[in-house]
Order: sequence, then structure tokens, then C-alpha cells
Amino acid sequence: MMEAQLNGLEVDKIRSDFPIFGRLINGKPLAYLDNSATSQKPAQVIEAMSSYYREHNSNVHRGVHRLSIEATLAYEEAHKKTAHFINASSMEEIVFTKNTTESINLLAYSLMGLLKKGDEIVVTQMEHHSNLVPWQQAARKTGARLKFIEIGSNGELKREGIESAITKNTKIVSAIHVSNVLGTVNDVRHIGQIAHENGALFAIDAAQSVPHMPVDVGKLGCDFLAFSGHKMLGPTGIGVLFGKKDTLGSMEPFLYGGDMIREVSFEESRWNDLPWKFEAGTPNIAEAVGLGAAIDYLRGIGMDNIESYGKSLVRYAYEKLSSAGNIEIYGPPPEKRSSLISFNIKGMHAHDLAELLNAEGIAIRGGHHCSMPLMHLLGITGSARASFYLYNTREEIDRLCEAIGKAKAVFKV
Ligand code: C6P
Repeated sequence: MMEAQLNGLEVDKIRSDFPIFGRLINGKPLAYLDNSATSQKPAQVIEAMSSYYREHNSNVHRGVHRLSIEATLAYEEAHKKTAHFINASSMEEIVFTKNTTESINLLAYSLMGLLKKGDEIVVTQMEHHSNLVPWQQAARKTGARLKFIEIGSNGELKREGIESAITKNTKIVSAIHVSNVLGTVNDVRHIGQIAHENGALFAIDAAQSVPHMPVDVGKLGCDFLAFSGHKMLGPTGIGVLFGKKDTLGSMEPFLYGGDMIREVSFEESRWNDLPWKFEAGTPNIAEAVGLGAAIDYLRGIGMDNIESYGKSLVRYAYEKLSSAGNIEIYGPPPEKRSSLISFNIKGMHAHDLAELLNAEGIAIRGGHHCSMPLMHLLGITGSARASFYLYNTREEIDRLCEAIGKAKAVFKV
């Protein structure tokens, strides 16, 4: 099948790199369709982390002995790979954190000093809690006002809403790139232009875009970009905050302590160079190595190929699900979305559906997807969500649709 081909590589071959696909769930082959929550990990990532612990384990930036030098080189190499992956100018622009959530918290804390009463922070109405709650807190603590770019009925941001929300009083604009609920791919480049015309800093929550499409921070024109390793074949416990060198350089650190300092006296301290100024304490070294291996894997396949394969899967799923009947699909048409679909079967709770699908070996997510205000706007408390990645197949989507049919029969809807 044409679409099972990815840059000349069989999806079967890709699947064979992922040990978890050897598992049966309730006696059925695993159909893992919960990739927006977290992705599965190829043997190459697992092996890179295991080999780091078996052969190179030590602390970084602290020793002159052989293992410490090897660990430091591996850790710094992971920063360099990440910089190259998103086209940052150097590893100084790559701060490792725990995840997207921590990256955005770092930003909100560090930028709080810029804010005062009368200033504005602008986000969109489709933010994940990670790009909403930290800014709510920053606004509350500084007296700044939090404003929202509105969503239209098509699940896209209103073009005129961008221009009306961002004003000369706006100091920070932080926008989600790809919605984890609607799948909408936002024109973040345009939002960034308007932010900069008004003298504001511009940040992107790229948790759902970096794993699925080529992302180039130069082309997007952002000051900051946050994402998580675990959604892009990497391990949990490693996230990224990209920041432009000059901007990061002028910001206050978020956490204080070891490794982030250059010099300390009893009275005061001076900060280390970038990015270490923002990486206090012993970092997640093996996880950084794992992220580097995930990036190698993704680059080996090609982000363009991954994006087009994801689009072909979502188009197929959208068409099949739309014709299923008694279903409500949220968000824009497939050509305007990334590789995920949220939906509800009328008369069935999303959790009931997720449980019935689990009995068939199919993993989807049901719930509010950490986006309660968006759920409120949609007039629902939750949805089912199927999200795809490079190892998924049309056959798994067929299984999803068949299992939904069975679930509807059980619920008589
Ligand atoms: N969304 C989902 O199932 P963390 O947990 O920090 O790695 O990522 C947070 C996050 C931030 N922004 C967006 C757009 C996201 O989708 C997520 C994570 C998962 O949708 C878990 S709630």
C-alpha cells in the first residue's frame, strides 16, 4: 500500500524497531493511538540510554576524570542535535527542562520581572493548561491582564481576533502551534509578526508540532519555543526551551544552585554561560542522550515524510469516522489539521468508549485533554481522541472504526 511507505521505508520495518508492538493487549495486537499523550520508544532510544548507563555514567560539568568528560560530551552533544533539529543558531539557545510544562513555567517565572499593572499577556482560547495556568499566575502576581485570541466555529483562530487581542500594551504572546484537542495547525508565524509589530515577545507551545512536522525557529520567527522529548520517541523527563540567545541572556534564572553559577561568594553570585544558567543542579543526562537518539531516528526518516504520512493517516481516519454516523468530530477538516482527531459518539461517554476499545487492544484517550476551558467553549466535558504517529497503519484505523461500531451496538446508539 502506497501510504504504508515512508521515504522508501516500510512502516512494518519502522514498527519492528519498537519492542512494545510485540505485546498483546487483552489478547489482541496493540493498536496504540494515544500518541498525543506520549509516543512509544524505538530500541535505538532504549539502547542509547542503557549504553550510557552501562558504559559512560557520571555527572556532567563537574569532573576531570574520563567518565565525567564522556558524560559531559554526550550531554552537550544532545543540546547540539536539538539545536540543529529546530534550526537554532547554537546549543546556547537550547535549555533542557523536564517537559513542555516546565519550559513554560521557566519562561513565565523568568519574564515576570518585565510585567506590571496595565501590561497584557496574550494566549489563545485553545491552550493546553500548560500554556495557560503559568500565565494566569504571572498575570495574578504582577497585575498584568490575560487576554485571549478567539476561536471561530471552524476550530481555527479568528484572523481578526489576533489583531484585536494584541496591542501596544502586550508584553508577551504565547500560542499553541498544534491543538492537542482540535488538531488545528495555527499560523504561528503570523501571530509572531503581529506580536513583534507591537513590541511583544513571542513564545510557541510546540508540544504537538515538533514531533510531527519540520519546525524551524528561524522561519517561525519566535523568541521562545517549548516541547517535550517523550512525545517525539524520546524518554520522559526531558523537555526543551528554545530561546533566542540575547533574550535568554538578559533573563533572570528560574532555579538557583549548582552548575548555573560562574562564581559564588558568601554575599552574591554570578551566573554561568547559556544554556547552563537555566539548568541548575544535576540534569537528566541519560534522558538527554535518549532525546538525541530520538532526534537521530526522526531525522533518519525525515520530518517531511513523517508529516505527510501523518496527514495521510488523519485524512483516512477522518473520512472513515465521518461516515460512521452518530459521531461529532471537533476541529477543522483534515487538510488543516495535524495527525489527531477528537470526537464523541452521541449517547456514549468518551471514557466508556475508551474502555470498550481497550478490550479490543486499542489505546485512545478519553477526557478533557488538559484543556478544560476549550472543552467548555465546545460545550462538552470531554472527548475521545485518536492520535497517530509514524508507526500507525490504516489497518489500525480500520480496527478503530470496527471497534467503535461494536461499542455503538453495546450502547444501542
Ligand atoms: N498533552 C495530551 O494528551 P508535558 O506534559 O509537559 O510533556 O506536555 C504538556 C503539553 C503542553 N502543550 C500541549 C499542546 C500538549 O498537548 C501537552 C501535553 C498531552 O494531550 C498530555 S495532557
